[in-house]
Amino acid sequence: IVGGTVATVESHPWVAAIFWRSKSKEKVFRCGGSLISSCWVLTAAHCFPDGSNTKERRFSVILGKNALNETDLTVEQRFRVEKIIIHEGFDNSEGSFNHDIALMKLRANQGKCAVESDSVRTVCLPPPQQRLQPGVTCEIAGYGKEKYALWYRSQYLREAQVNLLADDVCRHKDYYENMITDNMFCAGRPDWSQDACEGDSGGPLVCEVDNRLFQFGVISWGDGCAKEFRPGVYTRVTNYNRWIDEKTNLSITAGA
Ligand code: 4AZ
Repeated sequence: IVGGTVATVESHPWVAAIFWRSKSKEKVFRCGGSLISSCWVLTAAHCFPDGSNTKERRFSVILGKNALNETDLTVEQRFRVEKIIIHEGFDNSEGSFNHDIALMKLRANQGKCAVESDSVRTVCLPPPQQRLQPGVTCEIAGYGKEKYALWYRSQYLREAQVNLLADDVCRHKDYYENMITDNMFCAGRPDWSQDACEGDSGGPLVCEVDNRLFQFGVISWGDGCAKEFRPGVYTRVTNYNRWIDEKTNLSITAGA
């Protein structure tokens, strides 16, 4: 996160930290994610670069984490991963990042996955037809870089605010032109001071509707971070209610 502030996981209790075990058994932070039900985490497809060869056993998910390299077992909940589902339409071969969405099923411990606490709780998904006006302020959170040029990530969870951009603005030739599909939207600060950055991807963009927070975006990509005319690009979660329902057998569709 660029231009944001340190946040507590209690104010973003659905944030998940996804780790990957390297060949040398080192646990490497990979991506952010969000807890959408007790056993399911939503994240970005590009977090799994080798596509269908992704090995579940190499991944772990930690909920309730404030600092990446400090462990607080009194609040953290750790899980192995039972299943990784990458969107069938995700194709990064041309670097397009269309359908940049994936699900991880947590492996239950003694019949339970995530247990609700002050630091761990699920985020709501918006109903499929819910649209927000350009300009609406939403918040992002993650453990990613504080500046694009740095080589290291933030040690602490951070948060920032970004405003939704109209699609025609983001598709303007001064912005991203034809790179923005209907499955994406853009968000940024009018003064370009706050943005997601490398390491934040997979994490949630949440917006308030009628005094409730909903996850409208998955942090996906961008050209650099907090750069003029280069807003952050997010996966449009409302295009995937059916897909998420189908894969998880949850019922998160409006009216259900
Ligand atoms: C990344 O590499 C990334 N400024 C995520 C978000 C943005 C840029 C890069 C948006 O994960």
